[in-house]
Amino acid sequence: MSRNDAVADRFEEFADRLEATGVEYKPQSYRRAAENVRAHPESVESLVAGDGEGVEAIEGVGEALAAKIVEYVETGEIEELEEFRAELPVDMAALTSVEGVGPKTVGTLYDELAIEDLDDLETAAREEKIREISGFGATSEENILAGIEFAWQANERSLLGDARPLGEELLEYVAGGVDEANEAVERCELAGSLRRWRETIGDVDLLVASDDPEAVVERFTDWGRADTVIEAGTSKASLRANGVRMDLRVVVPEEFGSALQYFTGSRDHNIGVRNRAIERDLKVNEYGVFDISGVDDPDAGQRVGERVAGETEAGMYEAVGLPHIPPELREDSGEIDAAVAGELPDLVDADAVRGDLHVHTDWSDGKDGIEEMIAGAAAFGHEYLAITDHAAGPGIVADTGLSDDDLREQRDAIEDAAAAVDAEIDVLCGVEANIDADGAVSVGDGVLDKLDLVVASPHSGLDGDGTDRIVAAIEHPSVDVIGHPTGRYLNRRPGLELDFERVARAAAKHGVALEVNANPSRLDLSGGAVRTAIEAGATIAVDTDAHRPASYELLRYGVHTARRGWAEAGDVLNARDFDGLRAFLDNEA
Ligand code: DGT
Ligand code: CA
Ligand code: CA
Ligand code: ZN
Repeated sequence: MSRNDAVADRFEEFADRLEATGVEYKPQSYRRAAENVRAHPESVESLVAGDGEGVEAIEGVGEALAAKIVEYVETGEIEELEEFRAELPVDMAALTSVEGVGPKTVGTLYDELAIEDLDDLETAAREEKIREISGFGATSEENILAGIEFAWQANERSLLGDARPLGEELLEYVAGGVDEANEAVERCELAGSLRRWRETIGDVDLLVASDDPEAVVERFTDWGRADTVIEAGTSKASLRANGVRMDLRVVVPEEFGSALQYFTGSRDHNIGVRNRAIERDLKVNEYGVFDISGVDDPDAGQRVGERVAGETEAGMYEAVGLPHIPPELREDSGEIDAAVAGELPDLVDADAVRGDLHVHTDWSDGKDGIEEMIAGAAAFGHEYLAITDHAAGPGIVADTGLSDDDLREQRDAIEDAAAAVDAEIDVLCGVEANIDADGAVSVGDGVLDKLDLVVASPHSGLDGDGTDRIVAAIEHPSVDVIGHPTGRYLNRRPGLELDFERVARAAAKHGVALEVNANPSRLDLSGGAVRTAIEAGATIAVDTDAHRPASYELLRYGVHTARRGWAEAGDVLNARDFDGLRAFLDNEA
């Protein structure tokens, strides 16, 4: 997003907030200015930097607004807006995305019912509290409720890293917790995109096998973390927790496998399975696999013909002549053909990963010292670790990046720390260098030569095609790993556009690994890019980019993303033993 858009968004927020507090006229001038800033051909940065008439050249921008633009360009925020946000702590964008709710209504709802976000709004509407405010009635409350479902959908999909722990918590609660099994529950699994480990999640799907569905529904709707129960029936229910919709379905145990297969999706994968079944005179649906040879009207009902499978998912696939297909592959991208040919990959798993090659300490922007990060990696079970603090460069928070001198000094500190930590773990001295706009690497060659491992990553200027830039970094003789190759942030910025095939060919040629950054905000490379990279012969590295020891646990998100890209252990640099890793690093191509 350009700075002009960012300024315009803030002016629009000003207008909304002024309107919410009942200020007249002023909101219109903010909106007009926002429109003109957005459309202005020159960037606000260049207008602020230039010595001409500055930002006041933009129509509708007078002295007061100009000062705010300068403030934003120089500091990244506008003090007065921060104050407004503190005074009226509402999620203005989310609330006004509900049809019929404007800024003024947001102000009233906050004053009367302390409604701050969509969750609060939904709860208040369901509890019929809105109709009691003067100026509202039952009809406007019903309209708001109808609009909320749309607004949730229009809002962003949740990150896997947020939805997954929430889903696991729900699963454990419904199953009866750690110690005490819930007797009504025979089996219980997460399904849907969460089970496929998609990087973003529309809603969480929980499937339970039980002969007492009403007891299961009751336990589900009683979950202490639920903010609202959206609906509850005899074998189905939905709730919302932490802004995430969670759907429950209860089925009888003999249909659990078929339901799990169906509700895991993806939809297109299921269609592929069903088409294959039809060729074999079988009917496949969420209730089972049925032999319909000799059945007059196969469409007479859901359970027609003779049941041949349904209790287990493996049985479902077996009935249509396929091996079990791992959920991460079920995206209708050739997995059924591969299964038929006996060519499904033997996917990498978290146990195969032996070390982390991208980790920060408090020498740069990490939260803990070198010793803590080494001890944490050993405790996590790693056999080796590379410390790769940020080198100074564009996009790195001021004063956190290391100079060449700092890096020389840190080498000794890493060696001392490794000796001090009482654990069997090999520690490499590395750096995360910046890949500049022209593909240059932001650390002196004399320093790079002395390091065991060099991660190079893009941190700024993340617009447009970055293929030449990344390939240039790959060609640098000291670079070993390209960190978060696109620089994307899920739901926030798309990052560089890359021709992954070209990047991967270069990486393969020069013996450079491409990272799958396991941070759930990044997952960069994506599963799709991993697949392209591997097919072009590249090696990948699954790293956490941990800034504190607890983040070593994020590894699984990277591993499952690699699995979505059909990666086997042999494709993963840090699944090699330490000698194998050293051989890769020493091979200067
Ligand atoms: P999401 O929630 O948008 O992240 O994605 P999913 O895949 O979890 O989709 P969801 O929650 O709408 O439905 C769960 C699964 O149920 C989906 O992956 C496949 C199956 N499913 C749902 N609706 C249909 C349908 O109309 N046809 C077929 N074949 N499968 C469906
Ligand atoms: Ca779902
Ligand atoms: Ca769903
Ligand atoms: Zn990093």
